[in-house]
Amino acid sequence: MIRLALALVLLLFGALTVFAQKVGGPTEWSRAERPGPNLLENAGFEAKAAGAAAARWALGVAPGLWVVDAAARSGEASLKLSGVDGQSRVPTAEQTVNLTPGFYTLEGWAKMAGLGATRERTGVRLCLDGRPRLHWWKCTDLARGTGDWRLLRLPLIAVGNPGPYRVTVGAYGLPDGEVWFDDVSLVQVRRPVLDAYLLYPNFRGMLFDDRPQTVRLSMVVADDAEARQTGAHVRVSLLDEGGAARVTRQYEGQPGRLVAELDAAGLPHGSYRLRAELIGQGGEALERATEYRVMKAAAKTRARFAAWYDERNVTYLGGKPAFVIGLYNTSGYTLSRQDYARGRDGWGNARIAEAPVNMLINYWLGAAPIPALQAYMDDLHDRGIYYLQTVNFYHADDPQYRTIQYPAAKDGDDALNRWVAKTLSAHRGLVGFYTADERPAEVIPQVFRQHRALSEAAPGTLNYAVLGNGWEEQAPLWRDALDVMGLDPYPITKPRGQNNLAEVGEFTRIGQEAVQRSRPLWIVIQYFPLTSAGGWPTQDELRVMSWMAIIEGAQGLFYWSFGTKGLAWVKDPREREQRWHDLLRVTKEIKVLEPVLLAEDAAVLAGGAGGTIRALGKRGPDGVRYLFAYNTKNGPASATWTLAEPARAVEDLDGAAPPALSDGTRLAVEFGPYAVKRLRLR
Ligand SMILES: [Ca+2]
Repeated sequence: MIRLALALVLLLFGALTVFAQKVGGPTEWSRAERPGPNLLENAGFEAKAAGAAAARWALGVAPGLWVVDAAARSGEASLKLSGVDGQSRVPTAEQTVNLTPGFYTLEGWAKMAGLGATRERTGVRLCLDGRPRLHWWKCTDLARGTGDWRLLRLPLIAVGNPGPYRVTVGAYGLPDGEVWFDDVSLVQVRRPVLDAYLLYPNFRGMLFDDRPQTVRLSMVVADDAEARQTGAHVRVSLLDEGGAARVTRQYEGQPGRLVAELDAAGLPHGSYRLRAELIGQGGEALERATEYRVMKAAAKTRARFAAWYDERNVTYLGGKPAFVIGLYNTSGYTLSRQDYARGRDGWGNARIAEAPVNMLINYWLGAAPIPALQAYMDDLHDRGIYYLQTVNFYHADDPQYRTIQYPAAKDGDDALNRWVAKTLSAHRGLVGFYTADERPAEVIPQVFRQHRALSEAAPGTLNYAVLGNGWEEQAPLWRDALDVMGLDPYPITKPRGQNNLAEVGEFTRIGQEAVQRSRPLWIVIQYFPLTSAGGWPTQDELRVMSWMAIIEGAQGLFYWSFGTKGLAWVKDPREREQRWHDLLRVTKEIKVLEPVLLAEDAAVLAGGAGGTIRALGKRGPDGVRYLFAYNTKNGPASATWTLAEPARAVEDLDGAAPPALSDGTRLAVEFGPYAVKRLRLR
């Protein structure tokens, strides 16, 4: 009897453990770590040089304004700058460093006296500057005013292009007052010695028993001298929650990338920890990578999920596979479905539903009353549109946090996120949360914590975060802080013919590399005038940008925006109708091909597209082959392709004359600048 009771207690305990862990995924935030040495010389300004204020530092346009001063933060010297307001050019002190691709943190200390006191948009800052070699530079925020030593810092700057860069310390604008600099540093922030990323199960670590059962872990063993170990090997194990290894595999520990594959087919349902370790010659664990929790679960677990995605990154909405066509909107809230349907001036949900939109973000409703959101989701869901709630300001240190009236906000941001996730996910029209929008890497740890809280409280949802505005190259650092990554290239800023439309493809590739093609990407497409010189995208540009993202593997597109800055700001009713018609046309063309886009990629071409052309091959459910391709260059291009299998006929889906087909296998295709071709082969 006692034994039975104990067994029941253990069973209950086991059930509770599983219950508490509704989803898997990374068990902790894996920050980039292992800062390298300071790459700057005389970083504390202690060394003097003959005829110069400070050794190693070049003092630019006005060397006389710089002096080594005894008011030091460290040692006995700092570098003082004053008298800038009388100048015509902005003075900087700089050093040149040669960098390899990677992430770098730039920081330095400044002490100020009346700096920029009478000149508002002036101050001092530190920059990493690729000019004139590259049109690229990154700077800390500006500092001005009066105060003791404070840190200026820009962490985790992504450097993609190897070569010389200037580190500059100095003024922005021409501030009055005085400033002292000390202890400047630029260090490379390297990944851990053993870096691991879960490729599959790709959706929140959920290993559903009707899907593939091979757990795949991508790893990189660092190749720098500090990391080098002779005779080491990598051990990867799935451990049960009691700590016993249930499946183990070993790999050689040489530097470089490897993918571990563990067969979990024989494991019972439950929670497992996926552990990767670098093991030394004596059997000791030298390094342990970030662990992931893998939850093996029955397929029926998904029955109540609003959304999830499969091993090919296809999103399921309400249980059905879908190519995501999303729209950003902004509006007020109401308790009336009719008001949502009609919208302001007739531009509400009823108009939106003319397009094959299946997902929507309303950027202004992040703190709306719950009943108003429920009415909104009622109306959207009846139109086949799933809703992503904006929670990108649900952090206690965000200035907007205090505008949130939900009672749970008083208990802190973690409680708030769990409460909102639980409350809103009770509605079948809630697909998930919009968690970040063009933010720098500093915020990743808090977005990661929020992602975990939302995921645990609402297991069958998706968290979507969008990177851009100069931060997109930090994408690899975000890979575990979200479910779906977005990037928002907005290439149309100049008159026609001068815009790099292929930026959409480039951003998509940045995203694909960041998540190693193991998570969905939903790319944000420019549907607004960013500058007056560029204006609105034309219908053809909308089509080209959308298909560039699709050809690079995006499985969703979001258009910014139906609301503010976008369609809602078009004053002329006829122009507004025309712009909306453009988006309807482009999204309907995509929707018609949804079954093809959801199918597996197919090797339609023997060999690649070649040259400047990028291509995506598909075989539709009816066996018909499709080729989608675009020209990455702003000039004409031609390609001659060999088909993997012969075709009888080629059709251009956009109504153009089809390319010449010879011998049934050779296809000669002409592309205009940045042109997209959509071909069907029979
Ligand atoms: Ca010093």
